[in-house]
Amino acid sequence: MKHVAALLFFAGLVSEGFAQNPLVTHLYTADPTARVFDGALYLYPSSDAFPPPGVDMPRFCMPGYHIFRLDGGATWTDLGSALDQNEVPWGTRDSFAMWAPDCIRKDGKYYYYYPAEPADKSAFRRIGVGVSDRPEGPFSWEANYIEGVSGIDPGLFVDDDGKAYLYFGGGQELFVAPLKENMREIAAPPAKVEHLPAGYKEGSFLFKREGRYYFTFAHVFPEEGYTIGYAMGSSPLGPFTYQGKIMDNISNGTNHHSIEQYQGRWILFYHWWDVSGFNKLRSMRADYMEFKEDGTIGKVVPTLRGIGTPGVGERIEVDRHSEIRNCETAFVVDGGDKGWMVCETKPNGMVRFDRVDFTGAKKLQARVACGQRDGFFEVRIDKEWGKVVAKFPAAHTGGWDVWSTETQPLLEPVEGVHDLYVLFKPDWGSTKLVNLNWLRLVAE
Ligand code: FUB
Repeated sequence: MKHVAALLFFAGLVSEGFAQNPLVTHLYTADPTARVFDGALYLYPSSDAFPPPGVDMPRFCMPGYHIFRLDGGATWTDLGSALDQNEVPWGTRDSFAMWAPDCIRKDGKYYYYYPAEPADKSAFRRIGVGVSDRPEGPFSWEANYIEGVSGIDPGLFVDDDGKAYLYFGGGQELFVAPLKENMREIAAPPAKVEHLPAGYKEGSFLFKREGRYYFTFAHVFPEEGYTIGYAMGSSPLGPFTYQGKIMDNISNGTNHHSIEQYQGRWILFYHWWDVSGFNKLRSMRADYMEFKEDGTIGKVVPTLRGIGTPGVGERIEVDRHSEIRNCETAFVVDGGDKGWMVCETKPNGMVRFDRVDFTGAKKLQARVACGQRDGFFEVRIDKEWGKVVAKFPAAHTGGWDVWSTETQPLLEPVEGVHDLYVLFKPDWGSTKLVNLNWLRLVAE
């Protein structure tokens, strides 16, 4: 078997996502490492797939890696396959063992680190590296794994003095090794990261903010399961002091994260399997993260809305709402763009969607399906009783699964970023008004 792509779970979707949670839906993705290079936000996740027929796979089935970039305010572009399991020079064929990767820049080159099962069976996982002139590759893969390192979940850090460190491991202990200038060899034997709390740990990720080093990791509590925890220190090698959890357990499955600052805001990237319903088919997500005055981290609660600021031409997936009232969300059953919709839009129904960039917009489009109902829905900004910027009469599209893109002019010019409120006003006595798949601002 040459290449096994992670399964399309919404067949027919284009290979991009819309920055609400989950971030993409055409592949199952996990273990997202986020990096900002020259102002652009990249994601380096692993991918989950269904095991091929006849293959017994009690663990994850992970065939390889894709790279993603955030384009515009809210569109994740799939830049394609970075590495397939059968392209690993030193790896076992068809092992489906391509666990959490990372990518980092040093001296203008991009180094991609990944764990795989070695063909020489010398360890459960070894860590390999490839180098490229560009963040999206193609990478030139080293012929052998990094000598002296065995374990999972490479997490890289390059300090302000140019020194690079490789963190890795899964178990009661996590490890760190300084890297040589060539980024392909360790400069000293791996050392245990000291003073971490007891319990299973993996997913090491270190970042620096205002002179402090934050060593973050997935941490399993016997009664709770996977959490994301962190410790703080004054050097990349520690010692670190455990501070608590960044994210509580969200389900009976793994969690694995990274943390990055993008356009002035800190973001926690992580994964969940709420979409597939199966904890081996995960989807990457992101939510904003805040620091307290003393430098500690406020706990992040998973949202549907996630991050990103859709602008002109980008879909506003209102079903990934910030708040909802007297409406529901559901999968689009048929005939529309696959994904979710706002439905059961009852009298006094409202859905709020934070942070939409109106700059350059002249009109608003709405993707709707409507049975025989009368009434209208209106879009307001900033607050529920804020300025009405567009009004859509309900029109019979042919049925609740017959979709139509309706366009209305903006009632007055709007500039900048605003929270958006959609208010549903079915005529007196009607039980619901429309199914709403998405909105989109357009320039013409
Ligand atoms: O995705 C496979 C493994 O599960 C990762 O390497 C761990 O961090 C956990 O997320």
